[in-house]
Amino acid sequence: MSRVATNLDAYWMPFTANRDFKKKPRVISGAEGHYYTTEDGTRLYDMFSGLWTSGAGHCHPKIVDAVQKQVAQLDYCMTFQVTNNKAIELADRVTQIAPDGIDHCFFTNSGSESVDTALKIALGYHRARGEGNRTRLIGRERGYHGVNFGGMSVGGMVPNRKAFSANLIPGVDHIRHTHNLERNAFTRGLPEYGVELADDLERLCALHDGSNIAAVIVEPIAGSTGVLPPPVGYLERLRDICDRHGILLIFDEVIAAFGRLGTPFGAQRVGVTPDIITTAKGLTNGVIPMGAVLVRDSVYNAFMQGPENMIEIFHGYTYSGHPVAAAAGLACLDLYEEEGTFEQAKALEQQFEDLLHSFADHKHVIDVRNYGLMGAIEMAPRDGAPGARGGETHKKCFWDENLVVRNGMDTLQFSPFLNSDPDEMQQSFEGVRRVLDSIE
Ligand code: PXG
Repeated sequence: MSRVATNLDAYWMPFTANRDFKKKPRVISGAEGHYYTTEDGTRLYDMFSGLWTSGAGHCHPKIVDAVQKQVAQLDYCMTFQVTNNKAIELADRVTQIAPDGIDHCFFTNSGSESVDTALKIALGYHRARGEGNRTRLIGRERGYHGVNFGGMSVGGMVPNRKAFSANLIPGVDHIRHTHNLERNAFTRGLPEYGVELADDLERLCALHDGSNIAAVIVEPIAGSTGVLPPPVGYLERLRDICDRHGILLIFDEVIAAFGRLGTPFGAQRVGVTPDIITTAKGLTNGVIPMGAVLVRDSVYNAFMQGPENMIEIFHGYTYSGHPVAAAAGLACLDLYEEEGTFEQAKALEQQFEDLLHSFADHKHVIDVRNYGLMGAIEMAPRDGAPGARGGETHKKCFWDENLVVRNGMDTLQFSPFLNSDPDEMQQSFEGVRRVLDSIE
């Protein structure tokens, strides 16, 4: 029975309390559609669709088929100096559904790599245009941009930075986050208050001089920190300030892209077009690791200068544009279109919002937030034990209700499948309620 696995000693788990986990491991051995299975045959409903990754459901037959065919036809080929047809096709297809003017695509293997790639592209862009003084990078408090040095430095989640504080990359600053429990708690969708927080970017432009700033990176809707939708008008104002100072705006859409907000890209839903978009996760439905950085023509063209025999950007990964990952990506784009996955996601939003907000009156709950198919229920921490209530909820959901629920400290995060079944969604939240009712 692999819900109680044997020797886990060798296995150092990421972002997990290893010692606590190993006392009673939660191990998955299979998946189909909206359910995981364990070795003893238990089925668990996945309320986080992987890790925001698997919006179309697990083991989707169209993706499985495409991957199986591709791995037997071309398992790998380098994409430095030669390339493969699947990478070419995927870049073309992804840019076709991207916001207007975003026409070029650089492949990576993860969100973290997409972010570090985007930051390097921003720096290279300004240098190529003779503005090499623009080296400063601006992130936002509570932002999550992965765990590599660049992304960690522009990120704003304190526990992720704390142990590495002296080694964060230099020349980074942060604007304030937008979370405001006093004014915005229990808002459905975008909060009304907080547009003026975008002006914090003006403050940093005044402090550092805007002419020294290369780029600002934000998640259009912050995910990992506990789902913080942007205040009404906030992203428009950030865009405006960036334009006035010649700063590139990067949207980190590792979560928001590929239907999570009911549109191909989050930018299209929020109605603001950045200069660079980072993606991963839904690009392949999580099946094969892959990320992509999408850029405006003007950014790409700035690099396409100088002798034509010279490499324009000294950057790339062994697995950039991996043919099997690209085949998975192409199958995803096909099925998103054929099955109307993004439209399905949009149609589920109201039910999802209502289900989440039905927790507003619960004694443990201090806020509920949602936008698109991203949602969070924030609970009050127990006295002297922050995170305990959230951790217990996760475990009880798993063992007592056969539900996989993600918690970040005392905030429960929900990432329903883009093609969720309304009855299953309803029943799963009933399970969460039973757990919240049962814990201290
Ligand atoms: N940017 C954003 C906006 C992300 O959400 C990354 C970058 C990094 O991606 P990789 O593929 O390198 O992990 C992410 C990842 C959570 C959670 O609990 C979210 C992520 C990772 C871990 C936990 O919401 N997103």
